[in-house]
Amino acid sequence: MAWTQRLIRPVSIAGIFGFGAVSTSTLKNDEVPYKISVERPAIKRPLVQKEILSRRIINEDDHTGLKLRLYQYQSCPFCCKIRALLDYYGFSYDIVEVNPVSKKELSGTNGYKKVPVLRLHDSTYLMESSLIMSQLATFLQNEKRSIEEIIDMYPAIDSFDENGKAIKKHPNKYFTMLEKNLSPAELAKQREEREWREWVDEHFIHLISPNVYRSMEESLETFKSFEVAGEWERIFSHIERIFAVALGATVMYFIGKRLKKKHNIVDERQSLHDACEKWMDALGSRKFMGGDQPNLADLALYGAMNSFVGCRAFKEVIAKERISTWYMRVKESVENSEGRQAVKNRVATK
Ligand SMILES: N[C@@H](CCC(=O)N[C@@H](CS)C(=O)NCC(=O)O)C(=O)O
Repeated sequence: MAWTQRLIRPVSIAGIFGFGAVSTSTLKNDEVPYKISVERPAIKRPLVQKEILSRRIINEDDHTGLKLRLYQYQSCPFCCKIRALLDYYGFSYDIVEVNPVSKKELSGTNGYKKVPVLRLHDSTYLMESSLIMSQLATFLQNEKRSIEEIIDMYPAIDSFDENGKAIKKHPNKYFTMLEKNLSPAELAKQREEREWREWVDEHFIHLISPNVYRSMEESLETFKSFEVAGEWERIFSHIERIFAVALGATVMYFIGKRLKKKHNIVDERQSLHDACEKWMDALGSRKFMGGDQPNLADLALYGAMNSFVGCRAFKEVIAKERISTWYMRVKESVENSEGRQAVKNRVATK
């Protein structure tokens, strides 16, 4: 999805915002009252580009003091993973759509130009979706540690990517750090969670582009669904939207074919089907991979699937499979912020 966003977002898109247009929605009221509101700031078009705040999610029970701001592309699977985690735990956070051409919103990240990036305390930037998920989960489970101490638990080592470019790697990015002794059964659960999180990143996400851009027709449909999901109507003019959909769909059709070859995918729908079956086999009779509650593997796969929820591939393959029951269960859990007690319990550490 990265390229799509990069190609289609016209450089001229920028905005200033006030909080004039605010829509407030209470997601759920139960015996423990809580309220999460979503603000959608009015977007104006200034001559000078500024960071556009596209949404502000406020949970009155979040006293962590983290001041989270997510820099993202709405339909990027890695970003969807982060939103799944933030919403499940009911963190308050702001969302900024990154301009894929200038990427000026990422000016504080020391040259890192991918999304998601999660800013905290106005000046610390967290990168790499799986690393961010581990860091936040570890933060919630270690009440006495500050987020800075948690970040230090994930050291980076210098490495090279497949093109020989120097990169930083975090060898323990799939680990949540619990400062207590775990039983063999708990250790086995943790290992399973890590392996499936890696499978989502290294296998499942690679299947998305070849599927959603499978034919020109599907590619166009996909872009139209992005138009809705990304609320482009609020940000782009009519002409810009037509241009974005037509150009993006054409380019991504060809890129989808290249990725299919790169990842040795023969039949993209069959591979997607097989992946869903494999997940359901691993799940067995459990509600979630995490048992009664979703764990980070559940949230990662759910997030990745959400990135193409409006597409034909999702409807055709996934909605018909066994996986739909599990998907709806996680959706409910995330949308009701069922993990919110962990955030409520976690106060700021000085
Ligand atoms: N390993 C990274 C991958 C992030 C990634 O590749 N993001 C894509 C968007 S889906 C991106 O920003 N690509 C660079 C670009 O669009 O220029 C993570 O898990 O966060």
